[in-house]
Amino acid sequence: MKNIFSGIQPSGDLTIGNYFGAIKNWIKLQSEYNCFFCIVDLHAITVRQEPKRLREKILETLAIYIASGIDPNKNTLFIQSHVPFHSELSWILNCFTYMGETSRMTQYKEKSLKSGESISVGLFTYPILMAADILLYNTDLVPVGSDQKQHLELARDLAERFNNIYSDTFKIPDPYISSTSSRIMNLQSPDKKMSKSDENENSYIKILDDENIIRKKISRSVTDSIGSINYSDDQLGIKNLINIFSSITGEDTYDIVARFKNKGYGDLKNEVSNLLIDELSTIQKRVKELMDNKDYLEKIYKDGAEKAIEASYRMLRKVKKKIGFI
Ligand code: ATP
Ligand code: LTN
Repeated sequence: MKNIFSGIQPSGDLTIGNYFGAIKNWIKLQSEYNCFFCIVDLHAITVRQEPKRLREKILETLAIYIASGIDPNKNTLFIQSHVPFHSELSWILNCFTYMGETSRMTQYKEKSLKSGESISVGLFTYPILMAADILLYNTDLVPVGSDQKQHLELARDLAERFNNIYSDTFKIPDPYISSTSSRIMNLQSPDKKMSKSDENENSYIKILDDENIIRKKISRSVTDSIGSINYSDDQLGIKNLINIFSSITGEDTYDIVARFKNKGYGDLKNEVSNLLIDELSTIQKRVKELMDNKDYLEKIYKDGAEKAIEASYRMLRKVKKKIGFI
């Protein structure tokens, strides 16, 4: 069986961007692949996190994975900081990465604009840690949103560079990016991606938002003054709602446009809210139950760490040997 690796940062409340862009694809792929789904807490501390909240968000992220339908018996679910090899391989790969490669990363450029002078070096080297995550597990496929494409290219380049210097070591991973859900947009500025760390709460929908909040946020989402429903880059807000619709029902975007032919924006918003509430409410109930059963979650992440260590220690040993470490 081929391997999958993917992860989400427990840096806040998971959004429907994380759900449609990542988790839903994981669920689709889990029966055909040997999957490692990680909670990337080491990545989350590239920006300041409050310890109590971080602890809570790590567990909540695990609960969301399981509640969404990822089977902990079939897949390896684990917490990144429980497997020290990630940090260790990350240092080694740091020494094979050029300054120019990391400076070019869009996510770094965007986040550094926000942080100004106090930007951490971790935010700069973040994609190298991500490459280490992926390359440790002989990963074939990495299901992510389209914002991660550039990071994945770096992982491929580093793997190829290392292989060329020392002989075949790493597998070259491929991205898996779906068409309609790869970039769920910000509800207030539909030209930007929806992000859990946005300061405007109305710009995103959390997986755990309740019914009233979902309706309110969707009804206030920014549209345009054109007045008819089309799937077009001139109507980014509407296009985003159609993409969300399609991510839930699996319907083609053309069919959705046809369905709303003589209807207004209010109708589309109402239908998208209904679909979202329906999709998320079962997950929310299960997350609540799981968060009340911390012993169960602990068992999952401990077993997961054991399996992840077992699956990755050989790769690090091989890398160290090839480099010339004793
Ligand atoms: P942060 O705001 O803290 O940087 P984020 O919300 O962008 O976080 P990540 O943890 O960086 O989320 O992303 C986890 C996964 O979710 C990645 O595969 C990423 O591509 C995907 N993802 C995040 N936001 C979106 C989005 N708006 N649309 C589609 N996929 C997304
Ligand atoms: N950088 C990713 C999260 C992440 C990841 C990974 C995704 C860290 N390591 C390995 C896929 C594979 C992000 O979404 N910001």
